[in-house]
Amino acid sequence: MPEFETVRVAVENGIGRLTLNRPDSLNAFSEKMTTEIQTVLKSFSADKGVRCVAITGTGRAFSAGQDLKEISPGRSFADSLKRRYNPIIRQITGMEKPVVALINGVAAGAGMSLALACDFRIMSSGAKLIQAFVKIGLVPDSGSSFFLPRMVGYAKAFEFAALGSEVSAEEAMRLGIVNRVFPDEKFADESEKILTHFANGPTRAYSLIKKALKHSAESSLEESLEYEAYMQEIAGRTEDAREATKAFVEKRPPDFKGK
Ligand code: T3D
Repeated sequence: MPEFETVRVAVENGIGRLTLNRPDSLNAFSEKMTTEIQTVLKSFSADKGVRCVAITGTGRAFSAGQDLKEISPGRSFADSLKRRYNPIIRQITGMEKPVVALINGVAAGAGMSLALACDFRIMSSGAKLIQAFVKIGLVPDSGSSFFLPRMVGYAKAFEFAALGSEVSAEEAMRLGIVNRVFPDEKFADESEKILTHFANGPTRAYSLIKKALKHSAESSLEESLEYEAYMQEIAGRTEDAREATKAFVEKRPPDFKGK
């Protein structure tokens, strides 16, 4: 793995860790950072030793979204999204392993979008989510307009997007935007347990779960039933499924290898 300027990267115990590392600007996405994120996610995707990906931020923020100091007059917003952000969102949703957002602090604009694209969100009790786009006259991007109404319904999605209001961890949990909230002092330890669980789980089943749930968004019940049968045929033939069935009969915990 090459050296990076704007992110920190580590792979240990099956967990690929990507830490956004521009704390002075609340981990705002610079051009360099989005390039580096793409490189890291590509590497995690190809690395069989990575069975779970964790994305978090250094300091008091997850990410404050696009670096506003890098927006120059005349620059194309569409080009920036298509070239920099959209590939990241596709990399996360297409990653054949769980991607967990550890929302350690504020996640605003595209920082919130990136968190919404992940499969599992763990939020620190003091953190907040902000659809900050509207405050600078922009609209939700990087997947927010897709993910948010599916998570919370049109009314709340419109409220958050149009008012740019802060969503507390408590409200995010109540609305089902995040999966877990932990007090700030327990955030690291409790998150670690969840990452370890995913890193030791049936990786191929996780990947097929992602595919099936994504597929359902655009399918009828009939199509979903067919697709489930197809996915299950693949899952049922994995080493992990065989091992888990055997473990059940032998009354012991399964030893998943991610195969
Ligand atoms: O073309 C395209 O690429 C389009 C893509 C758009 C995607 C987007 O993400 S648009 C939305 C961009 N993000 C925002 O509008 C959020 C801007 N930031 C804030 O509203 C606030 O900073 C926060 C609510 C996130 C946090 O507020 P607070 O009071 O805790 O911190 P602060 O004092 O505002 O910020 C601390 C420092 O971070 C400060 O730097 P300084 O003055 O100490 O040197 C501030 O300038 C810097 N900072 C915060 N956000 C950004 C940033 N620097 C650059 N870009 C930022 N987005």
